[in-house]
Amino acid sequence: MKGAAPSIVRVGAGALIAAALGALPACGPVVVDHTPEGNILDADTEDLEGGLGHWQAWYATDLSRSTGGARRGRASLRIAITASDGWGVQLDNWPGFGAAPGPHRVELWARIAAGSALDLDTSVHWRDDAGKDLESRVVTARPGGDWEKVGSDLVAPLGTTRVWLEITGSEGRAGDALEVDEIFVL
Ligand SMILES: [Ca+2]
Repeated sequence: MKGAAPSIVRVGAGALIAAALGALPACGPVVVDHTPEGNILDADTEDLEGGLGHWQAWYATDLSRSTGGARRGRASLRIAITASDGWGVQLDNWPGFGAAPGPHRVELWARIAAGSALDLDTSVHWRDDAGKDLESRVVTARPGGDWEKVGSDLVAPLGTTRVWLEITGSEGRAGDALEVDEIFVL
């Protein structure tokens, strides 16, 4: 019996190591779910899986759902730029989603789907029910061809009851396209 225990321990450790090594290739975002909970945005506006959600073209853009290599799930928001001198998309539910004063976090993932790296500004507007802007902040990024996380901690001022998002850029031309997915206001 004295000699048996170490042997069992060794076998157990070896099995654990083997299991860990075997699990490594699949141990990315597929297995470990880091999706934040408590999104103020609705499901489709967040993940584009069932439709465009509340996203709409604003200027110099065509919007569609891309099902080629979404950041998560099957679909992402494809922003096709149709003209030079700037582009924009925004929500269609003015004055926005219900939101409370205090600390929040804004996150999204973005990549360039056609063309080269472009500037991407996410404007976060904290509003009251009348649609008055109480404060706005711009979260800037410059995504390339790989999915890149954009995020910032923000504080909604007193009186905030709504949050509104705009995504804009000053670069690009017809034929360029970006994709956005996993959009959160927490
Ligand atoms: Ca998605």
